[in-house]
Amino acid sequence: MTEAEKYLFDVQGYLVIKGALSTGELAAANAAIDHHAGRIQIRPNDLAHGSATLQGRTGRGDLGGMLTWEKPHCEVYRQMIVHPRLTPYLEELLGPGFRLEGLGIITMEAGAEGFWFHEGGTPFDRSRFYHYHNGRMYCGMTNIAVQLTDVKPGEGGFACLPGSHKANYPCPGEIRLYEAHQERIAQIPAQAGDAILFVECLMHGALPWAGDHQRRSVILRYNSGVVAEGLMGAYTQPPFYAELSEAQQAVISAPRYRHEFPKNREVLDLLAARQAGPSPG
Ligand SMILES: O=C(O)CCC(=O)C(=O)O
Repeated sequence: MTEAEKYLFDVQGYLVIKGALSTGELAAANAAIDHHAGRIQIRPNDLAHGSATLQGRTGRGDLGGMLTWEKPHCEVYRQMIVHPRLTPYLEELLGPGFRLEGLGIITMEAGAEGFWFHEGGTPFDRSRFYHYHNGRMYCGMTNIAVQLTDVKPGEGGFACLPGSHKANYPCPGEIRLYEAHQERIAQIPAQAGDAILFVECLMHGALPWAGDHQRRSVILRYNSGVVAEGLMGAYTQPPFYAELSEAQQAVISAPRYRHEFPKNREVLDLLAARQAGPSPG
């Protein structure tokens, strides 16, 4: 993560990673959706939460299960969970050993409703936070939304209130419903293959879809390796686990603690210095 990217992420709570997917990966991801289009579930038209400005003619579409799809269609999604263009950002924000909490595809047809603006830093949530300490950023749940189709200015889709991950006051309901101060909400244009990295505690949602083409966004949700929001009972490996690379297995493994920094470095340095004895002269 470059110094400019760190600055922008710290200030805004999100970042657009240009060209995260190669042309081949983008084509494969879209072909896999085309193949499974019959499984897209159109949601009840209720994500606007009654907002006059977010309502639409239809619900958005949800599609899941990509890691279990038959080959070759699962492959590009398995690669996406530990993608070389994306992992450096996750390691910076979540530390080594970060975990995937879940993934899904959002689709929107022209006229699909928006999603009310949720999260936003207040009240403080132990698994969804943003914190700066000892010269670096620490995040709770952190998401990557890989865009599989273009999103032009004014077309709608993912939107957020930049900086709201650091909010201290509760967000007024009219702002969450996009009925007041709309000019402060940023719709994020992107090209197919770009990825929007954002910390979950950024207040975010979606504007109704005004594009002529289908919106497609793959949302990947991560957290630090010690956190599991959804684990109930014992962790069991999914049936396709053995087919994954070591790095892919690691990201969907049970939560566990890892030393992120050398433990007791100061004491070890002191002991080493004593062992070396007094310096000659
Ligand atoms: O990209 C979108 O449609 C909004 C996604 C969202 O709000 C969420 O994943 O929590």
